[in-house]
Amino acid sequence: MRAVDFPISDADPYSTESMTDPYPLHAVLRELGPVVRLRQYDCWAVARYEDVNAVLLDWETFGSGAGVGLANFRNEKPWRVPSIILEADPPLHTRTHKILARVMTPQVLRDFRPVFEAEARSLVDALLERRDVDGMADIARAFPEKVFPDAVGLPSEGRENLAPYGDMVFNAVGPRNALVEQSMASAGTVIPWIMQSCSRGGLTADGLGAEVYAAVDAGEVTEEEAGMLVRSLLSAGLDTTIAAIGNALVAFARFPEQWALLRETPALARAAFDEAMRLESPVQAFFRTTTRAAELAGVSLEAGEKVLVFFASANRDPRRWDDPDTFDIRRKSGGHVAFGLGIHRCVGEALAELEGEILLTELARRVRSIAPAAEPVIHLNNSLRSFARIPLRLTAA
Ligand code: OVM
Repeated sequence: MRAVDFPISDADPYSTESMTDPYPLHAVLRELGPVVRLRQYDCWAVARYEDVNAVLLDWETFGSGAGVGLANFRNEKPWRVPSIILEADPPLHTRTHKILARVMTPQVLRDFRPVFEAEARSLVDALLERRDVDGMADIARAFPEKVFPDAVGLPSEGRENLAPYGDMVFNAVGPRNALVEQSMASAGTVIPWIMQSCSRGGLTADGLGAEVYAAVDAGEVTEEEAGMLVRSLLSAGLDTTIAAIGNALVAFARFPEQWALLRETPALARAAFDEAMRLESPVQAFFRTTTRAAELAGVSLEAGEKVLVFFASANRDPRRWDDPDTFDIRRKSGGHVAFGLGIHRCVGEALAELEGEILLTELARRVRSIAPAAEPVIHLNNSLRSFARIPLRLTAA
């Protein structure tokens, strides 16, 4: 018997209402206590900054090898062959992480800067001829959908499969609800294209994908493992960045004085992108699984239990942030956990930041105002917060 010294909540983070506006639910969970039992999902939840940090840093107790979704891979068949970096613990994770980390070092990424800058310039050229735009299709999707597959070294044919695959991957982190079913509807064409794109032959010789395969030639991973690591790039590298850019546009549309500030000082672009990540975190929450019995903030957890870790809630915890619901590009948003924390912290962070910084810089230089033309329309996903449409009216500088 478990001592009943913890709050139990009927809150449903996967209801349409909570996914549309998750912040009231986060506040409720934070107020209930450091560790809350979610009755509907038979799992624990942490929503305060301090406890989110504690769980993420203790990978030995809060493992990823049983999956970072609600499904426990020890008792349930995973929907796909598990990722060898995300859904893995040391020592496997240590070996695979090293390779992707090396492939995306700042030195490697330096070469992408002029390429991304040229792409941002031509994107803004086209935007300013239109004025009435959809911030999602015309900005947040258009930019990463060009620069990211180019950077990986994918062929130009079939790239439309990438975003639907990301939608599946991030829905699969949640419960098996209608969203999973809907996004899986295209699995029959999307998954074969993705898997084929992960093989050495499908990649250009000069991209990040080829760099991953260089680790095979160096004897660090098998050919099969290299393919799995390219799959990780394709799983995690596009939808996340698209969501982050879209969410940043929504933040600027809601806080026009912050756009004015960025226009005054475009060098704040990277800080602004980070602050948008804090305020509207693309990855809302992932799970961990206890590898052993443990005590967390005074609550006793058994081995093999799922813990839902709310990154997005930690990023708005008033115990940690002043005016957490305010978008303030001058604040010190370092310490946000939108990229995660600890050994599983996003390995593509520098690439995401480069994309966000370059795009926001170019927009800030050339667009006087980005005014909402209508309310943004949410795109529902079990773990990614993003929009389907962001109607905007742009004014040229
Ligand atoms: C992967 C991966 C990595 C990070 C996030 C993600 C759930 C997937 O390795 O496939 O999305």
